[in-house]
Parts: sequence; C-alpha cells; structure tokens
Amino acid sequence: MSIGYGFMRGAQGVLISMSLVAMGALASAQGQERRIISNPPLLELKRAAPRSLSPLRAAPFSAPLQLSNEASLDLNVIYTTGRIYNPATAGYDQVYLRSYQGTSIDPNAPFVAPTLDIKPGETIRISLNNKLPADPSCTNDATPVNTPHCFNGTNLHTHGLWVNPSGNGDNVLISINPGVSFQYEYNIPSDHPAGTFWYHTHRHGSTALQVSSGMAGALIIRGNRLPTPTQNGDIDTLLRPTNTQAFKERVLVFQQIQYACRDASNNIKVVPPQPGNPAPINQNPPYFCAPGDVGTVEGYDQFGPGTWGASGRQTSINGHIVPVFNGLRAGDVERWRSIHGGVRDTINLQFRKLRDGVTLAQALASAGDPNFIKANCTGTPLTQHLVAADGLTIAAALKTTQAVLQPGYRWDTLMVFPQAGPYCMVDATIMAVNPPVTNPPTPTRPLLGFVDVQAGPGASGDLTQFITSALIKAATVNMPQNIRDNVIADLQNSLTFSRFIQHPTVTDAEVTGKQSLAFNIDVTKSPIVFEVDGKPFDPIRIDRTLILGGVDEWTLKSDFVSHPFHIHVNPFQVVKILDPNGVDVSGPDAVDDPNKTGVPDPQYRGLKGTWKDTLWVKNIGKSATNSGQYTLIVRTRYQRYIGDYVLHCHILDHEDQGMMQHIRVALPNGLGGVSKGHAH
Ligand SMILES: [Cu+2]
Repeated sequence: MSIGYGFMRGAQGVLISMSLVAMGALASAQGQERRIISNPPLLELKRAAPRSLSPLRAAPFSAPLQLSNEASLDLNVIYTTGRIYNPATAGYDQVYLRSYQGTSIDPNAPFVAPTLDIKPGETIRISLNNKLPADPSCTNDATPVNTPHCFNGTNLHTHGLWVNPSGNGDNVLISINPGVSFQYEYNIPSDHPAGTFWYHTHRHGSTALQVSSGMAGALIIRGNRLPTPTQNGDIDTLLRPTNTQAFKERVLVFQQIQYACRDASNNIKVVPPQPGNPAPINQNPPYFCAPGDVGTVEGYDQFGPGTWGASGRQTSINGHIVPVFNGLRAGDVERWRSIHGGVRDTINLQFRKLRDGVTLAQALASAGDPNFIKANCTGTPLTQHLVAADGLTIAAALKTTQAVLQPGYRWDTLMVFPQAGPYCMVDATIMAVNPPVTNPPTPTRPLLGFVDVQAGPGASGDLTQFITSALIKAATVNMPQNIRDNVIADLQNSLTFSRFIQHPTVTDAEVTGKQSLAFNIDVTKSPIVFEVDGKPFDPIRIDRTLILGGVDEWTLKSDFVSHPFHIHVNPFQVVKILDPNGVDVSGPDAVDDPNKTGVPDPQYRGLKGTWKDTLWVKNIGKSATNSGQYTLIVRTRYQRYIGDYVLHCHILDHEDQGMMQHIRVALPNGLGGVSKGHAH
C-alpha cells in the first residue's frame, strides 16, 4: 500500500495528505501512552460458597448435597462508543460497535471480552443479556436462513470446550433476541483438559458481524493434575520455574475489527485517489473515515475475499492496535497463549528483532508504513516452540519461525527472547520477499505489535537446548519422584511431552466408521451458494447422525478455495494430510510445496498426531500438474455428550451464508444403529 494514503487533520481542520514518516512525529505523543498492554482483563467471577439445597429438595439424601465450584457473570450485549487507533492516519477513529459490557471490561479497550480463567470441575454460569435494539429479521420466518440477518440477535459458543452442547450448555442453535436474557451453564467436567480455549458469539446470520465487532475473549482452563505412572497430567504442572509460581503467561487475542465509515448512500468510504498518488493497480483503496465520522460494522459488504487487506485495518491484540508487550527480560521463559479471534484472514506470526539503531519510538511512529517495517524489522526470525495446538498439548514441541494462525486456531508457545531490545511482531507472509500464493489474498499490513525486551540473563546458543534446560529444572522441582525421571527423559528427547497428552492416540482398531466432507462455494449460481457436501445449511435438516461411543475417520476436502474446518464438542486427531500429489505434508520434516515454488507452506508441518478442533482445508487451485486439492484425514471419538450441534467453516461470513452442517450425536440402540428414543 502506498504511504501516500496517510491523512492528518491540519491546523484548520482541513484534511491534508502527508508522508507517514512526517506524521509519525506528530502522532507518537498521542499514540504511545496507550500502547503498552498486558493480558485482557481477568473476569472477576463471583464464586459461590458451597451451600445446601433447600431442606425440601435435600430430603431424599442422607446428607445435604453441597453445591460448590460455581462461578457466575453477567455479559450485557449493547452498542458501545469507543475509539480504535489507526496507524495509517496516526490518530484514533471513532467507532460505534456491538460489544460486551459488564464487570471486568476495560473501558479503554472494550472490543475484546474479558478472560475467563477456570478450573476443571467448575460450573460457569454466564447470563447473556441482549440489550441491542429490536430486530424484526430475527423473528421473520421469511428471512432466508443463509442470508446475513439478525444482526442484533446473539448467543455464545465456548470454542474447543468438551461440554454438553444441548439445552443451556454450549448451544449455538438458539437465538437470544433483543430484550431477551439467557443464562448459559457450562459444566466443565473434572477430567476436562487444561488449555487455551475461547468464547465468541455464534448466531447464524450475524456471527462474522459480531465477532468482527470484537465480541470474543479467551477462556483458559487451568489444571493442577500431576502426572502419575498410570495417568497423564496437565502441562500446567510442568510449566513452573518454582513450585509456587508458573512461567509468566501472556494471553493474546488477535482480532480483525473491520469497521467502516459510510456515505449518505450507505457505501463504504474509501480513500480518494490523490494527485501523484493514484490507487495501486488492481487493489481497492483502503477504507476512510473523515473527521466526525463514526466507524461501524453493519454490513456483509465489509467481509469477503481481499476486503481485510484492502481495508487497511490492522489486526488488534487484546483490543489494541500495534501494542507493545513489555515486562520481560532477555532469557526469560514465558508461555504465550495466542488465539485467532478474527473472522477470515490468516496470521503468520513471526518475531524479528528491530534493526540496531532504530528506536521503539521511531518504529511506533512509523507503524502505519509497511515499507518502514519491512526495512527495519529485519532480524533473524526467532524460533518459537509450540507446545499446545487449539489448547491441547502436543506430543513433542514444534519448532517454527512462524506460527500459522487460521481463524479459530490457538497456539501455546514457549517464548524466549535471547537479547535485550525491541522485537517486531509481524505477519511473515507479508514480510516475505517472495510471498507464497495465499488464500485469502495477502493483506498489506505487516506489523502486529512490538515486544520490548529488557536486559536480563540472556540466552545464547540453541534456544531449544535453552528451553529444554529450563524445563528439566522445572521438572526437577515440580514432578513427583515416581514420574520425574520419565518426564526428564522425555524432555531430553526433542522436548517430548508424552506424560501430558490428554487424549490417547486413536488406533486403527478403534475406528468404527467413516465420514467425508467437502466444502464448496458454488460460484456458478447467482447469488453464489456456500455449501458443505453440495448443500447450504438447513436448520431443519440433520446432516449427520453420529453414534455416541463411535470413532470415525473423517476425510476433509475443499472443492473451491481453502476453509478452516471446525467441529464443536469433540476434538479430532490429525492422521495425515496429503498434498495434491498425494504426499503427506503433516510429518515433522514435511515440505509442503506441491508446485515447487521454492516457498514451502509451514502450516501443516508437524501436525501429524496432534489434536485440534479447527483445521485449514487447503485448495490452492488447479495447476498444470495437479488438482490443487488437499486431502485431510482426521479421527474423532464421540464421547460423553449426546445432542445436536454444528460443524462449519471458521471463515465466519462463509458460515453465516451456509457453510455449516447440523449434526447429531445419538445413543446407540444396542443393535449397531442409533436409538430413536421411544419411537419404532
Ligand atoms: Cu469457508
């Protein structure tokens, strides 16, 4: 994007275009003081003291039943006035967005939900009070179900949680309309894996619109179960430098808030071409808000392929644009929990040291200038050690210099910054000299934020060895004697975490059935149709009936472009991922480059055997030699919970427009089929 698109309000309130480098000096004063960020606010849960049932209801029991471990909170859904920093203008844009309000929400960063930090065995009650204006499209039966609608209806999804999908559990098949309150109750089983999950709105018809308004937050399940010789434990018990303290943790909720200002005809305002600065060829000009305009998310013309990159909006982290993470020293080991809470665009998270001689203040002032970032965020990409995928501990740490986050993904990463000084957090694809062909198209803003590393013990040599040593020390302090040597031997073997895996590997013998799925966008129809297995979503139709206790092997494909597959309730294990030539690209040393571009895609490398709840189903388009279609094989167990829920594409505007299936897990009938209750 040309830097000529920068605008500032001049002394007389007249819009003037000027170079971003010059603007930076003016902007730094107002921009910087808000940029230092920490984790999203922690929700202050009201935890109920144990209490007895009423005497009448307790009567059948010999002793009064104690109810405890119950926490509650209120989330009001309401329009909120706020402002979002815009590096392109080095100022703040006013916005008016649907958001959560309630206790623990930071008024300076209201467009991210507070973090829920809970334990296995707890019950969480969330009262969702919809205070948005009336919306007839929520109740009008004539509204087509796969046309975006009911922007003021809402509900809630606990993404990745293994909980009851029915009734007042993790039920997204309900609409909480304006004026209605509903109390969700999430009973987190005591054997629930500890890990990084998240929650967001999921009302079919307005999911993308509300998530893109910031209605999403982190949901951490924190475990204290030590491994034993017969039972695996929570990795939380290992990631502790002392037995009283965990490695410092950071929660990063990445969001793509695609607000726009509209003209009198309701068209999105874009930067008009300037003399000497014509719009780049084949690229839409970025969104534009004039002084006094208010940005909103009120239409699905704000979504779609390429719109995020073209909009010029930047990814926020914990509700802030281009934040600065500080309070860490060179050589500290930290646990970073990254959550892609955006709508559709990939984030290839990479850390590179800022060039020597450039100060953080200078870099912040030039945050809106992609050329400055590319010229100065030039350090060698830092190695990241990924230890959990979608919240679930990986068998062995994955080493990478770019963590690929697709919408809905989470990575828990052990981070060590070896040297003091500022590091840039960038999108590796946009930084690349020869970016791979991506889908959706590459956005244009490389910068995500900065990490300001203070002097400390430092880390020289191989970072994996450094982290291994730190974890061996941690194991020595924290692990029980009867398991300690096994844990340490694992760590010495390429950072293996076999005693902390929550789900055992699905064996060939366990598999009881097969499922196949193909995403498609039928572009031959007008309007185009978003499909799974050739059909758009129909809330009346049950697309699959799965048997409780069954274990299916799924084959996932996409017939047109790529889509992140997400299924609620039970996670799945990656068995293999075949590129269009039939080569498995999920192994630890796999090279995913079927068309020999010389720029392999790192996103599937090492995923074999990992458990996830969201997975990119890739189709790179036909080439001269292959179909471009990948084949993903995953396995899943349907455990504990029966009921109706959904699978869908996690490009949320695709979901809203029909790329979703209604699935049912039913009891077996004892004869190999499913029980139909009392019916014959
Ligand atoms: Cu999709």
